[in-house]
Amino acid sequence: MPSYKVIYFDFTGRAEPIRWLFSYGNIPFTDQRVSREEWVKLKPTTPFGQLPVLEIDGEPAAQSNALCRYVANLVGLDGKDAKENLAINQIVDAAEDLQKGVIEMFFCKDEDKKKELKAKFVSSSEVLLKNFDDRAGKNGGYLALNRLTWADIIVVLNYESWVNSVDQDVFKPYPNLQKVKKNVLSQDGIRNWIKTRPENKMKPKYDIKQDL
Ligand SMILES: N[C@@H](CCC(=O)N[C@@H](CS)C(=O)NCC(=O)O)C(=O)O
Repeated sequence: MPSYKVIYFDFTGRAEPIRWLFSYGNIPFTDQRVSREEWVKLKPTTPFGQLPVLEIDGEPAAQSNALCRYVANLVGLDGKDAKENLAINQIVDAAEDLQKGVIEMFFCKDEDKKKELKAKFVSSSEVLLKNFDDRAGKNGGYLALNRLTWADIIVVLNYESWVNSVDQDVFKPYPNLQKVKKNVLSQDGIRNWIKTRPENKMKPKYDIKQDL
């Protein structure tokens, strides 16, 4: 088996889905977390000047979604053909649209603008989560294809930051999304990763560990 090294900063962010996917498949990987000082030196050596980077036998690759697709393929959580991958990718991209709002809110320093962004997030999350809930209702508690895919992992992982952004359980009104969450959190490799992962330095109020 090749050796895998996930290089990122010391928090969950864009590396966490890659860590969950490796953990799901019980594939060993080195979880290298770099400080801001180390990053200054490392940046010019990375493929796109950003993290995460995944080293495969020492060969660096980047772009988190491409890396997730690669690892999902290794662990059997991608689609088996183009049509199945389309079903998965559209969920991932829709979730990312919502996640962009969270990131914008996180970095916003102006309190009024932050409130505005929060209201925008709440209204778009209601529309999207209802849509996701309907899909999960038709797919036996999964977002696509009637089985666990990396789309479920992305959405459940983002759930943690969505809850923290609005300080409420955003899946509460959606019984099928609660099933998706249960299905993801019942995977041994993922449970084990969440139980043993390094403490989140951002110290969010809600940590998905509480729901294991
Ligand atoms: N499209 C890239 C975005 C990567 C990205 O924005 N990385 C940030 C951390 S989340 C980063 O490396 N920031 C430090 C920098 O740009 O110097 C991906 O999905 O991997």
